[in-house]
Amino acid sequence: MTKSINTDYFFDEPAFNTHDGGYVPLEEPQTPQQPLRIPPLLKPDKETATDTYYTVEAQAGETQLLPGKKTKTWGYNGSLLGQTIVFPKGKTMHIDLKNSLPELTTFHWHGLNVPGPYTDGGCHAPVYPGQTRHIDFKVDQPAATLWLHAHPCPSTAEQVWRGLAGLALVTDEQEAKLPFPRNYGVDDIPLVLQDRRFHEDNQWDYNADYDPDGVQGPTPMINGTINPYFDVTTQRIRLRILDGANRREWRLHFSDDLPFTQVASDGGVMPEPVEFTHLMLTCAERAEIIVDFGKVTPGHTVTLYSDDVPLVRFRVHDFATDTTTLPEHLVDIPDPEVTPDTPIRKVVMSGMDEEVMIDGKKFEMQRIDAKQKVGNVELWDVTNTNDMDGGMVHPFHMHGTQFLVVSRNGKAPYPNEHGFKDTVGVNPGETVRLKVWFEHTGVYMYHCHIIEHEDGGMMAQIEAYDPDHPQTYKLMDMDTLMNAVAKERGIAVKDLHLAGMSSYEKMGMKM
Ligand SMILES: [Cu+2]
Repeated sequence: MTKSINTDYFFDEPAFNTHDGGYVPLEEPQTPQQPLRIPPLLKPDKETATDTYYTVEAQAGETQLLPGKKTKTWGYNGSLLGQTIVFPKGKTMHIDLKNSLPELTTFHWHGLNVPGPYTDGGCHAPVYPGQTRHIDFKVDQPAATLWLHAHPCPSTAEQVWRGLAGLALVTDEQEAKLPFPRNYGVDDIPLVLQDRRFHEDNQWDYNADYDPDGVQGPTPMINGTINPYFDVTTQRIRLRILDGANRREWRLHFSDDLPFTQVASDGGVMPEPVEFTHLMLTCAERAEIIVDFGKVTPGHTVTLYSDDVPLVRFRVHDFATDTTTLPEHLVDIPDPEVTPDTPIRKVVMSGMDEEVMIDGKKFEMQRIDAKQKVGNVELWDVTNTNDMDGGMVHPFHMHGTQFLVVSRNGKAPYPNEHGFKDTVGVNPGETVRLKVWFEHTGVYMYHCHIIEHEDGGMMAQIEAYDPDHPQTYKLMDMDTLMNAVAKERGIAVKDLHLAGMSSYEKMGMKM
């Protein structure tokens, strides 16, 4: 039986970011090629059979990205991005979240099923400069490529732009039994895809580049490397790809249209492997793919592109023959039953630029927009009404759960949308139906993951509640936030300006 290979990007071509008025085309870096940085694995402070202790420190530093002056960057346990954190399923994590930055931040675990809103680390869990917050949680979800990023509303976009994004890998026994490459840094390689603009003296300038529809730069940056290459020493490699950009979509393909196999999406391994030559990721989505270099002659280079711009050059060396084939079925995904009584929740993403909203409203930290009982399954119909000038794809993300994609405008989801996801790109004029349930109580945000859109108010929040154990939450408020940030910066509150605020002001609204 010949497997069919998917050769298109599926999303609506007229809505690709290349058609945006403010689109910044990627440019091939003219600087020398450098070895791809592999984020080191974060060493636990302490480890027992059942518990792991980590310290994650947000810090400022400098990174040699281009020849000449170093770039001022932020990172976790390093100057840029993060060290990769491993969460073995079933173990309890104890994490000190230390803020050594000059600004308030939060530590959000994107894709992790943990209680909200404090462990989840959204805007209600601030860590002030010089302070440490402690969280504990049990890892209780399948193996997956998740990520950690800052999420202090409305400065999420700027803090991620400065470098606050790292990977977190859930591991479990089921994934460990599958014939996937998993030698980290050798044949199991993370690829964090981002883009930046370098200004004078090789510095980034978020405010100079600000665009309410999402900040972009022309230079691809992969794992914090400009113009990287990777030495391939095994026939098969696994790439854990994260769209870690603020706004950019990545339309990925290899030279000579080398096919590859996607085995996992946001929330873990998919029920079946899916073959592609082309793959589009929207902001915050992840794809784990296995690339087989068996037909490539050692000494040759295979290039990963987005559109027509090279991102990573894979220099293929001699390798031992690998005859591993993937099973046709990888894992079972639970699929709770729905009945005619299953509630259908409608969520509408609308607008572009400063006008972005959810359900006709902009985000307010103190307002809970919806409630859903823990354990109850609901269908969420998420609509993107934005079809101005061809519109744009809004990547819809939910905190606190992994959902299933049921349909796109009543039709089957894309071939790689049959596993757990936490982020789904919604085309203009499209309604994507999701199957959603929460396993933990808490207040959780849901939003567009074009990060400037969430800062600009395309965000709402839901309380997942247990009627037998009602809870109250201390939610962050704008006065506390503004006072804290103004104090950090040594300025008066009235002189404080945070990027996302302009979207509210232009609409005559207060945050
Ligand atoms: Cu959006």
